[in-house]
Amino acid sequence: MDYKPSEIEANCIKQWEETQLYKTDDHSDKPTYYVLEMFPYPSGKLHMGHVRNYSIGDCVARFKRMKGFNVLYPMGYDSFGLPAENAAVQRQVDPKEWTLENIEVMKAQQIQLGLSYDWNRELATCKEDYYHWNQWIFKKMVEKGLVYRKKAFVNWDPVDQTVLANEQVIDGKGWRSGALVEQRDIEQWYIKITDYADELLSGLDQLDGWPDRVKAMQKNWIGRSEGTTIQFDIVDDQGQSQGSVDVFTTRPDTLMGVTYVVLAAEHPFVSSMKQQLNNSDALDEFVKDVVSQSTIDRSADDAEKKGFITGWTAIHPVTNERVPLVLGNYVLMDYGTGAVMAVPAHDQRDFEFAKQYDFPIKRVIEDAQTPSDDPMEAAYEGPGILIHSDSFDGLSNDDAKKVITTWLSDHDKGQSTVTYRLRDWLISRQRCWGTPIPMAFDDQNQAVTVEDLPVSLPSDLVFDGKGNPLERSQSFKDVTQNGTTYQRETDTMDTFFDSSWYFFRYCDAQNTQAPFDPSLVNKWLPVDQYIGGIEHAVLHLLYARFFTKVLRDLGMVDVDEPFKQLLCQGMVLKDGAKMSKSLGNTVDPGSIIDQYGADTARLFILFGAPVERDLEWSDDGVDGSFRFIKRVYKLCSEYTSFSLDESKQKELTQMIHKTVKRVTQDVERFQFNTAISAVMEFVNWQYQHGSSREAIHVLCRLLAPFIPFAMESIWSQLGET
Ligand code: ANZ
Repeated sequence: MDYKPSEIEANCIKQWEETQLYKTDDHSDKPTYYVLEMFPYPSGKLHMGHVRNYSIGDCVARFKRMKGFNVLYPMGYDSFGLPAENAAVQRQVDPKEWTLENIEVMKAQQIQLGLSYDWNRELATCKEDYYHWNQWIFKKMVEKGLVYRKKAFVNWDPVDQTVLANEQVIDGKGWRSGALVEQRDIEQWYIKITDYADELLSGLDQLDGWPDRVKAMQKNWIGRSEGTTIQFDIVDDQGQSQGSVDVFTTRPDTLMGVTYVVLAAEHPFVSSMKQQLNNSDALDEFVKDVVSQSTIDRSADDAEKKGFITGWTAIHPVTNERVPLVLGNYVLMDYGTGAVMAVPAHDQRDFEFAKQYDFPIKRVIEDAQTPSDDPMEAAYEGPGILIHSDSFDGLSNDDAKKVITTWLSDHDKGQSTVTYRLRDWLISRQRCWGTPIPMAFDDQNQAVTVEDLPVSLPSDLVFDGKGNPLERSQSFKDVTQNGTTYQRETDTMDTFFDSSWYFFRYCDAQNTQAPFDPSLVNKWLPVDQYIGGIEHAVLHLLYARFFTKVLRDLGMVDVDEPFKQLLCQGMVLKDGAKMSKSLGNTVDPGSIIDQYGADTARLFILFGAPVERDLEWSDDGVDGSFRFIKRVYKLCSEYTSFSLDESKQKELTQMIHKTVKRVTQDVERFQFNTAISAVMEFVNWQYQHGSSREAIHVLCRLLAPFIPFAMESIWSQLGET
């Protein structure tokens, strides 16, 4: 019998669908196993990266089912976001229609690939039955005091009249309009993820099933830093006291080397100072210049240092010496206190700034390598013994950190503090293809939560590329509750909100009364195996962990961490570069399926490289996979003619058992490529020495997770169901 993939695959798809073979039973008493892939953005068609991601997940799902688990393996679509809005503007198509059509195309391809999802749980974040619960959760967060409104600077494109993400600003200009981007101070909604900073950090320790590099990236992102807050009294140019400024430092041991104090341009002290300065225009000019620079540009080590000398001074808390108070572009407002005590001898950025503005450089930590009175070529940032530090001389700098902090707190001039790099989560987007934020404003601009959910997106929006269409929809904006008319918030939620809890919704995707039934979520969670790209190592995974902890504190779930094991698959490359539309080196999964069948695509992808490594596309490799499946198919269909020599029976039995063991162990460890090699050896052996009904049964089951269509077809030829 010839191997005819298109026929075999079409038959299986029909049968699997008719018998609802992969529908998950919530009430089975088998042990549960939840395998999940990061859901895709429906942009049109699947690319090879998707195929790789899903081939891995499907292989695991099938393997675990065969091992006796009740497997939850769902799929959905992360379907709000900018591309749909752009399509609406460029092609005058409705973003919803555009999105739903894309979903249909992708879903059809996923079915073609033989992915064994339970489609009864399918969800799309752009559908009201999903985003309704985004709004519901948001309101719970408001009740819990986790939401607030604050003014913040954003990138504003004056032509497109919209806020831009940092990545959408190219050389200071809007990526689409080319207009010079302005910094605007607008009120936006924030979620207090920082309330959970400590737990998000300590929780990483329990995640033994996560790659170390992902944990390290999260740790850096949270950026816990132990240091000291130190108070510097400020004196103006007339010698009058002007209050004080707190600085945050991780190096209190260098306190005696401070030669000036620097404030961020946005520091609140600056605006009060401005009213008293003679050269306030120059100050304004400086502030404007600095805030138009991106944070990344300001904080890069090699960034040009810019300063503004105020003429005021700060009083050193120990010596009472007066040091200049300046503004500097390298100090950021949103870290620590937005003010820094500068120690040019021991901090490179301060060193460069001091050179430029001719501030003294005072060495207070002895560098064992260089004599202490040589002029410095660069800051010395290493450890050492304190010098030129009066009564602190002779201490090691580690001890000095404690001694100096204690001295400061005894004198009411400072205390030890912990600060984080993690910022609260700004969720407002001036976009219409997203979840409406369920808030409204009275005529005093006081915000209230909207009572009736869902707040639905209107269907009469005009897409002309100017600003947020929701702003111009009066039917959307007006809302009356308790006899008062309010104006709805027209900003929508960051789409990361949508993807922060979808894995809970899969457990109870059809629920119309609540986001999910806690008992179902508690049955399935945590996800046993999550699979996705490393590009989500920080934001998505951090937000999902945060949501889990919030929902736990709301009494809705009883897990601390959502994802027990995490696998980040490598990229798919062609000619050494990542397959991408922009490089024009993509291979369309559809054409591979048409030519060889889905089983070949899956086998090539799983065999071609270890899952965490990059996979180099190879036409020969695809061909080789196809030939192997043909060879297996022939062996299985004609095994009776591969007669086994009596004397080889025992060897075959051993071969069967060894292969089962190797494949099982390798699949458990995600070593699909070596699992497949083991099967190849097994097949070769049978071609050489003969086969048996038992060997074919085993072979068929061992390969079923990898090439499910071909093996299903063999299985039924063997008379099995
Ligand atoms: C004095 C000092 C002396 C510092 C020295 C370093 C070396 P991490 O470790 O990342 O937490 N800093 C504090 N707030 C800042 C801000 N808003 N913008 C820019 N820089 C800021 O970094 C803490 C150090 O970064 C602090 O310690 C401060 O400089 C600077 F020899 O204070 B240090």
